[in-house]
Amino acid sequence: MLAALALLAIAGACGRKEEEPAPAAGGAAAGTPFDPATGTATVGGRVAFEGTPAAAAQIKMTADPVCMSLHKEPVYSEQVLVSDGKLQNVFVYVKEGLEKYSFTPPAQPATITQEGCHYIPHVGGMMVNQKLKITNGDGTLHNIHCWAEKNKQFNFAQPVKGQENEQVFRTTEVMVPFRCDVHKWMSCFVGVLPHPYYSVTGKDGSFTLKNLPPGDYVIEAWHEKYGTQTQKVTVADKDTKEISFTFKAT
Ligand SMILES: [Cu+2]
Repeated sequence: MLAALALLAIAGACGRKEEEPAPAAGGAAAGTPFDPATGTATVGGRVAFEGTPAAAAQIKMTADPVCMSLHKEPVYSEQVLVSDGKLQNVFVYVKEGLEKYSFTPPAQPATITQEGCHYIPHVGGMMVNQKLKITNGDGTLHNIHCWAEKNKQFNFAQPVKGQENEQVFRTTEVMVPFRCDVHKWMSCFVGVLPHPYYSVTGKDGSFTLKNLPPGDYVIEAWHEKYGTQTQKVTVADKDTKEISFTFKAT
């Protein structure tokens, strides 16, 4: 049974590449449309961290007095955030198992806001063909430089507070890095998926992937410093399965 499913999955993956050269929807648009509102399975869990994480580096904003003036307290790197043995800012998503479906991107845009000379969120997710709204919330010049590898890169300035620009990604990419060319400490990551099943761990390390169709899934957890881990999970309708990931200090 599992072997048959695996063969089907492989056949699906190969067919996708050969039969659908168009980049639209990351190669998943040919599947059966699935409305997440009708999905009843859930995969949730936590991302733990073992060992002592390196102390977060303090960010020095001396290069821009406007950025400096926006912070009264010291500001630290968000690269590794561990509290009570739980790892924050881990992007957890369905890597495999949804190939036979297609999903409509939400009308609501995903957002990246630059505030206090930081990107908010530091790690986020969105769908292929969903709009990404990028806003400058600061009274200083930011230059958004997108370092995508599978999607088109872009690089533009936002000199004015309140300025908004929209971008769209046409294919799946985990993760797309963004950096600011003016403020070297500014970086963030966005996972672009052909489906809406992703979650970013908060302070408690928890994640939830709700409204899944039943199926066999490969779930991947991505962290910008500690890399990726995957796990397999099978859910039936109305199932809730718990899985956990553990990253270790290097
Ligand atoms: Cu900037």
